[in-house]
Amino acid sequence: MDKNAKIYVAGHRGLVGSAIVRSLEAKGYTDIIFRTHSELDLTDQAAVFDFFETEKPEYVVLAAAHVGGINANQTYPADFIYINSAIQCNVIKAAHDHKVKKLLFLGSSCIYPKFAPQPISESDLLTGPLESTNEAYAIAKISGLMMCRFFKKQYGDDFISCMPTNLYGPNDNFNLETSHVLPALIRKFDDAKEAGAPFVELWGTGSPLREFLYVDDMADACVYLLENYSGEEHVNIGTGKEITIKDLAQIVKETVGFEGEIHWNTDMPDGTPRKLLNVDKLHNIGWKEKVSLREGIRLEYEWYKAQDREQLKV
Ligand code: GFB
Repeated sequence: MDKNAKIYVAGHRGLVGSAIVRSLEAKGYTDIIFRTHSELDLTDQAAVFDFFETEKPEYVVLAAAHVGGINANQTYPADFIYINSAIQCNVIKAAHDHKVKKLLFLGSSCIYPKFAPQPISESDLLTGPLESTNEAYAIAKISGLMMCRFFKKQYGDDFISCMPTNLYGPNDNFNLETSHVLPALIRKFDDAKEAGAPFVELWGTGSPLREFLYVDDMADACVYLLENYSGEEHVNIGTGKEITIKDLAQIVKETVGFEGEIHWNTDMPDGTPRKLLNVDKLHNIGWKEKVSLREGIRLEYEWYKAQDREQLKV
């Protein structure tokens, strides 16, 4: 990729998109373009087509998505399937029409069957029923990665996809109703410490296993794939390491310095029991993560403390 190429990062204010912009800039890319949600509604097909016609990006990173944790996914399935499907249909078709040189589509590890063999390989896609708490989001993301695959197959477009594991880091969502587990834990333990509360309440049983990747590592992997991968099949992005939610909670508790107890609210869902990615393909392409989970949690907590926390909570 030419360092002066015009690269459109869709979703540049989010957890992933903002990290991709940081990574592209750090690697010397000079012409990165983006639009805020109010400047360009990606569900509006005419607006998206106009934007591509005017700006003519050469590369596209599609990191814009309607995302959330287990509770948001379960409560608002219509929003998750509609908004994500609309965004990816519009951006992928516009990229094709305007002969974009390469597009990277970002999905999620929840695209795989609930009881997929572990660790989950790329080839396990569509081999069994999905986890019900995030079926709507998963169906949209499967459709997006298939769209990239079929545009490549039919037209030869260089459209690739990657499926990251659970991500965390700066610009995460700290709203307790809609967030993922890691920012929720950081906020809950931090609030409890400040308030001198005797316990925090976490969701589920604590027994599910999850894999976590620091978002700057994820962004680095995305740029690496843009520069080095043009295969038809999507690529898993993760660490290949997993941890129970209980052990994760212990690390966050220690990082924050909360000394009270943890209560588990088993009325809230656990979600899929295990979701560990097989990252052999990514390793074979030549990429591996740098930030350990403990270090990443420390970095996210430092970032959180430096923000206007009240604003982040809404
Ligand atoms: O991160 P999370 O919301 O989503 O939850 P998923 C992971 C696990 O943490 C679940 C538990 O077992 C939760 O029950 N957990 C414990 C909590 N306490 C909390 C809490 O306070 N907040 C939250 N949010 N969880 C999402 C999918 O699944 O993963 C999306 O819904 C997406 O589609 C994303 O794929 C990466 O890992 O279960």
